[in-house]
Amino acid sequence: KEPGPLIISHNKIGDYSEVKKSIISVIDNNAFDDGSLGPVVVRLAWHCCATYDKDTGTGGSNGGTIRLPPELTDDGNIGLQPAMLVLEIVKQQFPWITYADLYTLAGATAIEALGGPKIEWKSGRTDVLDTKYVPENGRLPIGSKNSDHIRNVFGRMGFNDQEIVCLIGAHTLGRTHKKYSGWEGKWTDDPIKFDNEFYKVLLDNNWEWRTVPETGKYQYFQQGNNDIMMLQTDMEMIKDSEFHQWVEVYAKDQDKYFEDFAKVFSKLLELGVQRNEQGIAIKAR
Ligand code: CCH
Repeated sequence: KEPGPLIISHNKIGDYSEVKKSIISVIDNNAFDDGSLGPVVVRLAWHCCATYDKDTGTGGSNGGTIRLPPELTDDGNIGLQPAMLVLEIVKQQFPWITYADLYTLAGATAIEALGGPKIEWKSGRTDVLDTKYVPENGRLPIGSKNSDHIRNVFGRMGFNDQEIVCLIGAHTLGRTHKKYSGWEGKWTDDPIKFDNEFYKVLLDNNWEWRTVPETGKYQYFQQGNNDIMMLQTDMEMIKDSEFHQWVEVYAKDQDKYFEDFAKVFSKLLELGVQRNEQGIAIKAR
């Protein structure tokens, strides 16, 4: 019989509301970027889940595999260290929570704390140490690609066009960093507020395709502005007519956006997480 996964940490039921309070206190950091680590924490949660492959059942947040190479050193994960380091403070305080649960709970908590909808989150993910469960590099979306790439990557996770547009609206938060991705700027004027601004900014502006000085990487700049930007993949949300119709819907109706985002982000956090009767999700693939 094949040995089971090497599990280093099981969840026991603890007080998650205390963990959430601690997450909120560590992400509130005036010295960081625009005054909060929330956006990078949201990105960490997303990348934990975004490796999921529905056909093989591999990847996803369960296992906490983002801590381990080669996933840890995937090009797409550059820039997540500030989030992982600050959440280490929470882990020290609540050693019973697994990294897989902590990182996903932190993403949900950050969205709420930055003014977004309440995200349903369930515990029970385990952490593994066996590198055979770590997905290979190259599963994350790449910002310089077109709509085929976006549909391939998100389709592999099991998301449809509407869900894709809804999820990418999270770029209302945070920034790109020259030192990490080679792109530079923010998507909206207030990058630490979760709202439907991403869609409005996309629709309401003229865009210039030019390079970021110093890195030479191409991105869309808001005309006459060096601060507000869009990636190629963001711009596909209005270039592609199927995506475009959802951009219109979400730009007009923030309540609908919040309702749909809460659903799709919870779905993201659950990808590949199957729990037994005790509520524990053992990493099997
Ligand atoms: Fe993203 N994202 N993302 N993204 N992302 C980046 C930053 C953030 C892509 C590329 C990038 C989602 C989808 C996509 C956030 C959340 C989500 C950066 C900048 C790149 C590049 C990295 C840097 O330089 O620091 C691409 C490509 C796609 C899809 O095609 C989805 C979905 C979500 C969440 C639901 C957040 C938040 C940030 C800001 C992080 C920060 O450091 O401020």
